[in-house]
Amino acid sequence: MFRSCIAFFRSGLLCVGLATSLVADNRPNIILIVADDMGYSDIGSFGGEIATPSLDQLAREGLRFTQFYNCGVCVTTRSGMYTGLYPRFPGQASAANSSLRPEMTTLGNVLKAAGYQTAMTGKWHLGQEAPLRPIDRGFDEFYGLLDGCCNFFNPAQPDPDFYNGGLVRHFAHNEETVTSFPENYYSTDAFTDHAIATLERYAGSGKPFFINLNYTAPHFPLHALPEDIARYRGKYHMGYERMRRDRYARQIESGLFDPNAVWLSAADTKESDFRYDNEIVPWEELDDETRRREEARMEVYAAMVDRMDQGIGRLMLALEQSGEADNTIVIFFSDNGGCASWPTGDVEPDFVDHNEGIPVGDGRGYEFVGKA
Ligand SMILES: [Ca+2]
Repeated sequence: MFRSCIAFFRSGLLCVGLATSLVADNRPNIILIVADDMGYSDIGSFGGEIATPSLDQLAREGLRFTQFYNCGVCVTTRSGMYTGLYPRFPGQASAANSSLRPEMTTLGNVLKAAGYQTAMTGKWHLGQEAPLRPIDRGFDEFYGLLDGCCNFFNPAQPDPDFYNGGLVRHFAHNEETVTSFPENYYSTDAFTDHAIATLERYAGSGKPFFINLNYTAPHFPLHALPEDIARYRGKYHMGYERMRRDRYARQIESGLFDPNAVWLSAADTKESDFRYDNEIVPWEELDDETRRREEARMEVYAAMVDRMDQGIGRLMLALEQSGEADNTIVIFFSDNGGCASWPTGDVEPDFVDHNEGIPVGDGRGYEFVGKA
């Protein structure tokens, strides 16, 4: 059995599973899994109400980190993760301003040089052209999004005009640009499938492997499969103030927080100077339509996290079946916390107008979970 650990601080979380003895000819495999824009308290082992049995098992059998820092946003966290350097440049568009410059050594570079098989699946976000792609940076195999986010059902679908002006996202398999996707495509599943296929190819080859699986869930747009959304219908009727109190109670109960310390700011009194966020309208003051929309956003967000956890479960099963589980380190964390804002900088724009008539979660829409 692999053992594991999970850690968090404020906006990130980390889970590591450390396996058996490190013998020179039996170095451990490494599976590094990263979620995107997921708040630390969303998963069950950190107090969340979303069903995450796979991550919870990693937490039970390993370690939850209770203090963990990331760099606050996608690009900087990822460049820091790959280089061990504190990123000074937020850009990712070119060699000139990339926070992951061509002369920097990556985790892929050093592990490959040490004889590891190296693969990356999912979101890269650190450069789209040579010499900045994963296959230029120490990864033998790459499948996924060179960009920062995309439509989950059809990554070739451009962004809507109101966000990024119809930008077309970059998706690739090694050297090849991928521009067409099958009918029932869902990127979270496709990333899981590719990671499993890579694992099955690498396992038993006599060489250790490093597989880096970077999900884009639950980053916007809020796109989820109907069967996953169905499991969360009505689950957020309690409203966001009640939800955070319930999560906090579970965090105290599970020992994440010192019960004698007061960590949760007040939420119940609008007039309070200590209300957790004065820009958030109290749940009981929302009109029915807005309340329903807020519930739907959270239902879909939960479904996206749920699907990611299902994928991690499938990957862990494949790891067990490969016979490599006893010698594999498994690490999980989120690159930053839940995304509080609309990317244009507004806290809460009129998201309903942009998605008029389209249910939240549908691939035709482009919805955000929002600050509340
Ligand atoms: Ca992110």
